[in-house]
Amino acid sequence: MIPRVYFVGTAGSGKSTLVNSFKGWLENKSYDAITVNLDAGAEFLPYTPDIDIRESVSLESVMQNYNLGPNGAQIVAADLMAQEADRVKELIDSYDSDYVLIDTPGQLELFAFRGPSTHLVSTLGADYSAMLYLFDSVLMKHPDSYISSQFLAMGVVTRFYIPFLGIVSKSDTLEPKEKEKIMKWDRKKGELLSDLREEKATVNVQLSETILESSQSLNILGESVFSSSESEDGLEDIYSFLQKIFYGSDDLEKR
Ligand SMILES: Nc1nc2c(ncn2[C@@H]2O[C@H](COP(=O)(O)OP(=O)(O)O)[C@@H](O)[C@H]2O)c(=O)[nH]1
Ligand SMILES: [Mg+2]
Repeated sequence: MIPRVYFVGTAGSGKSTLVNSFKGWLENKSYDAITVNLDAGAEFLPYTPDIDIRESVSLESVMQNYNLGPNGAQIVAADLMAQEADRVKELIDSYDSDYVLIDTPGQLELFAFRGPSTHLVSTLGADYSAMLYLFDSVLMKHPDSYISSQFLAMGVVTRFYIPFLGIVSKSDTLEPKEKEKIMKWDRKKGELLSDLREEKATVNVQLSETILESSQSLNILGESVFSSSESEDGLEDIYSFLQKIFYGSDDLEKR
């Protein structure tokens, strides 16, 4: 089975752009990757998907057929998308490729928190899947928004039992000092709590401390990779993570 790699994250975190840049990066290393678009509402994609959900589920037709506005239609479209799981699997299996890069709906909740999506992941083959979870750099600069991003990611991780890599995306937009600070919080979680306490001392801080402490002892999120689709920073680290999971080595050479 070809490894399935899901790109997940909040709207605008850079999923579609990373699918495109990572595919290009893999191809430069002589790996093949096919791309699957599961975002029925995508108006523009930076790549031409090999498999495109919009061919069977389009937001326009859902709006018309169900008499819905764009938000309601997005939800119905996400559920209809999951009903296509068997067909998508058949299509994927008709390719011979090293990786399948799967772009998910713009809005995180449409994919991450709806039952049909877990059905889709298991139909496509959960045992041969991994998730790249994009943390938008913009939301990582302050202790409180950093922590809410972490909580959101934990909610997603606990819904899918597949290997997970956190990615701080669009890292080229960070000042060196900002990057350093986020990296410090990522690597030494105790520093995050002390910076948070310095900013405020409220019940919320106590709550955050308790949740973070248990997540750290379980090491739910692990260490993140900083990536940029502009400079290609971090793409090799993403590749090494996937190689280790699926091929048991982080060897850069093609098998
Ligand atoms: N500077 C910079 N901009 C990025 C990067 N990745 C994505 N973007 C921009 O962020 C916006 C949202 O990206 P997109 O891939 O559509 O996000 P998605 O909603 O998660 O699929 C677009 O304007 C992209 O050009 C990056 O690595 N660096
Ligand atoms: Mg997108």
